[in-house]
Amino acid sequence: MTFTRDTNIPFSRDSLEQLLKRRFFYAPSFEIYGGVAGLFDFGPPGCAFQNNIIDVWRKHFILEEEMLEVEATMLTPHDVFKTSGHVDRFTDWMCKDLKTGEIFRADHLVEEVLESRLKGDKLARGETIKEEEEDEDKKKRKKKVKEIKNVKLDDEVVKEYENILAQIDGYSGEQLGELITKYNITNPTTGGKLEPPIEFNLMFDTAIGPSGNLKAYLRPETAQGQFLNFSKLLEFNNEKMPFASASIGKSFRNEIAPRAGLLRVREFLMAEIEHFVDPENKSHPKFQDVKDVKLRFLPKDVQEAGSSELIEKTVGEAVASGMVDNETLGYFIARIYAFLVKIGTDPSRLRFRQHMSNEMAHYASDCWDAELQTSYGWIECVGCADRSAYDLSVHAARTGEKLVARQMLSEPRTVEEYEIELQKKKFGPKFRKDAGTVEKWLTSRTQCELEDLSKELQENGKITASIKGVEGTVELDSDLIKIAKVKRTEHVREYIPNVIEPSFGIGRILYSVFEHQYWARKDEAERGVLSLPPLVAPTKVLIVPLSNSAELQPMVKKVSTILKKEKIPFKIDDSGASIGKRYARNDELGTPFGITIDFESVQDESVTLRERDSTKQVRGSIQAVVDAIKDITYSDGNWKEGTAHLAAFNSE
Ligand SMILES: *[C@@H]1O[C@H](CO)[C@@H](O)[C@H](O)[C@H]1NC(C)=O
Ligand SMILES: *[C@@H]1O[C@H](CO)[C@@H](O)[C@H](O)[C@H]1NC(C)=O
Ligand SMILES: *[C@@H]1O[C@H](CO)[C@@H](O)[C@H](O)[C@H]1NC(C)=O
Ligand SMILES: CC(=O)N[C@H]1CO[C@H](CO)[C@@H](O)[C@@H]1O
Repeated sequence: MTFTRDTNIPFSRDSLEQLLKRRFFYAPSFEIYGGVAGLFDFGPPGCAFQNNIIDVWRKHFILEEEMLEVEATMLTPHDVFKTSGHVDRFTDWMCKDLKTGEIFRADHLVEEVLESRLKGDKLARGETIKEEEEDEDKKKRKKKVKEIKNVKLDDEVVKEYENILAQIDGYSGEQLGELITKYNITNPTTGGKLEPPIEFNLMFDTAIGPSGNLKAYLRPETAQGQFLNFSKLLEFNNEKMPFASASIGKSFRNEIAPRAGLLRVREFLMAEIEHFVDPENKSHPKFQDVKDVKLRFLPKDVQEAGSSELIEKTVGEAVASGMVDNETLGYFIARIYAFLVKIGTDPSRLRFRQHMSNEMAHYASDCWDAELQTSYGWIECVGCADRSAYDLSVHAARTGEKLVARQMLSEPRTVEEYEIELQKKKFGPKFRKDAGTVEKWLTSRTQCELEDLSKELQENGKITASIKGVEGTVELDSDLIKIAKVKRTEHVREYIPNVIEPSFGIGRILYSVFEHQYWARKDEAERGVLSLPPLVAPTKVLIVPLSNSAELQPMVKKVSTILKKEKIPFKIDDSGASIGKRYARNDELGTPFGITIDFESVQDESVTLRERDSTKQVRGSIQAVVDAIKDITYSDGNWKEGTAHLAAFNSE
């Protein structure tokens, strides 16, 4: 549905946030205890809205793409995240002010200080700064910054700053430390000197069981549970490739300095897809369906050149030109776009930003984020990465379980691979109780590792290794072990699937929809409206009896009985407030339809139907009105066609 919005009152984040709190979409957790940053409770409309978005997500992805949904546990043993790399690398960089003990997230600090210096420079050059360019949250904090007032910078420095800002997501801790020194960045409030950035792991740790010996973490994403279930899922899918699993659930990240409401939180709902695909064939059978979808891209070379200019292209062109790595990735990008638009994000404030080479995990071959523009800037809401064979490979290597798919070859083929030959007779006596562990370690080496070991064996006549669970260093000489390239004929091709992972932060999406759909009506006072699409609106209908006269009650009952039978969420407002007030309240809740019951309704069982955004009204029998609501809400109908069979109605 498209709506005409009859005012152009500028967006105010303050008013929106007050509305969301007043109507209990969500609120800070533990408020009467003083609150904890980064944790939120959802109230009734927030729950309903989120559930509806998840419902659309399930239908749009799991049902439409025939995905396999799994629900894994949130508590995950240490070893799993050690293998996945999270224990060592799931970190942000933080800086501490030695004097005050204040802690900053290093990349955010550099970004803020450089941005405000650029702003000071603009002011000094007599340029004006558009208000909506400024993030309110930052503005508040920058007020305290002494250093940055109308100081003109050299043209060269301006260029340097702009260049850094365009690449701010890609710096390592060391590089951030260098920037902090080079540009003399200090605690913005006190000017105090900062310690060099140190790594902070974002996972919450805990222990399972009373002994405290089984170290564990709350999962920071839902992906690992899906990888670990890969073999079972492949079997469940009758060994057919490609296929996707999906998971919806809570994840946890101990953010350094959470702020910006729902955009940066410590506990959040995620919806994640792991699409398993043949590394040699990433074509997608439904790519034709989406190839003409036009999207706005921000590719890495543009960012690396210090620019943020968007490039408009169809998905087909993006894949054909090699900008997007392959069809499957392109297919998901287009499907993510369709989902985001369906639930109410504004397509003109949506872009796909490619990760720069220094920002992407070393194993990933391409990664695009769907970013939504809000008053906090462009926010990453969905990540879509081609993670290659990394995840399945590391878990397979660590556990010794094969995580592979098989393809019958139409013609057999010859392959050459490193193989190990052990002298079992000498091997057992030499290692005794450790023999099993050493053998398992050897058989779980990758081809690359075997190549290295074979070189070592050739050069030194032996291999030395330290193996977990075996005391001391293990030595294997050429009497015990041989490693050589062996030719075999294969009838079945065995491969480790690659993973394409679209990953959705539901809270961020939800908040962006609020910003994109919030506006104010200019009546006597400004009145906020949330134009949530009917499909995802928390309640669909408000029943409004004209007065609280007992005479109208039977009709209220009748309408609500029909709505219940049709499973259409509704609310009754028979408070004494004026009709206008009652509708205003519901504009704030994003309720798309109102049914007014008046004294004529008692006579002829007709009711009035009101549309939230246009405030247009039509009149008809209860059933005809309910049919129109159903059609518009659940069957992609629009107001004009959905109410064509109803009479126009003018209350004045
Ligand atoms: C760095 O900043 C401090 C305090 O903000 C100031 O005293 C000092 O002169 C600055 N140094 C340079 C090289 O700009
Ligand atoms: C995933 O599925 C397998 C069944 O093959 C099960 O044994 C395993 O424990 C499951 N979950 C996780 C998190 O590994
Ligand atoms: C590649 O995979 C698709 C299924 O995703 C299949 O339809 C197609 O035949 C495969 N192509 C080749 C060359 O194997
Ligand atoms: C592995 C794979 O299928 N890669 C393909 C990704 O898409 C490009 C463009 O269509 C192809 O050239 C690649 O072969």
